[in-house]
Amino acid sequence: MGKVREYILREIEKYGTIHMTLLDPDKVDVETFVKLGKQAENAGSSAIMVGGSLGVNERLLDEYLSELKREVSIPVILFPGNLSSISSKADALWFIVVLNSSNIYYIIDAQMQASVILYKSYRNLETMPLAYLIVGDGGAVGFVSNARVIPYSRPEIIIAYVLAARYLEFPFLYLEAGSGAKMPVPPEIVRKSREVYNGTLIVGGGIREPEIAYEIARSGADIIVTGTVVEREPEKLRKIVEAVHRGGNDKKRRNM
Ligand code: 1GP
Repeated sequence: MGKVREYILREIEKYGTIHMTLLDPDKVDVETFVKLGKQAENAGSSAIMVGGSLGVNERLLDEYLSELKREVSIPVILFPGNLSSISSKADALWFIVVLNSSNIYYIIDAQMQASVILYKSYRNLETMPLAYLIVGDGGAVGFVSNARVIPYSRPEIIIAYVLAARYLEFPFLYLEAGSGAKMPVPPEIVRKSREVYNGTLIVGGGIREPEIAYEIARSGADIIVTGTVVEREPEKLRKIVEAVHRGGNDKKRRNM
């Protein structure tokens, strides 16, 4: 097991649920990017995820990540939106399969192409297999990855995919409501997913309030990701991270 994955599991052991901060290098200049990363670390976020947008390339990532790595010590994990979002300056990369894409490219062909690039040029970059399930609003990522986004009114279909991630033994599963989603993944769906999936459960999309973060953590999420709130109201982050840890602690106690 790679170092970053070990670190993530240790952090979850410690807090019950941890927080990760998603930053988009395409939306901000390099100074702001580094400033937000430092704020995230100071607020108690466990890692920084970098990705998302359509306009990211390796040159930009190399520049932004070199600067960021000088200032923060928590791991920096790539969350690639396409094949050009790889950089040797990161500590790890989520190796994503979009479970509910209707386009085979996002299920295996992008991964096939990325694998050759990773093997030839980034052999030291840690990769972590991630099953990605896009639900609710779905946002831009649902559109871009041709996902058949599953509405919350169909929890049985969401859970059927969660079960598929279980039997495929994906170590990480991300329930994604889409960046900026009006409605984050309902705690009830998180709870049902937790019941059937034993890997590390990640939840993100539309989480902007500490109370919501608390409920999602308490319902069984292991990692909560926020992006938009960090860009718009960075002063709120500390409260969100505290709520995530509190929810994680209650989750641990309930399972005892
Ligand atoms: C998107 O789940 C993440 O991939 C974060 O979403 O920007 O709504 O926090 P927000």
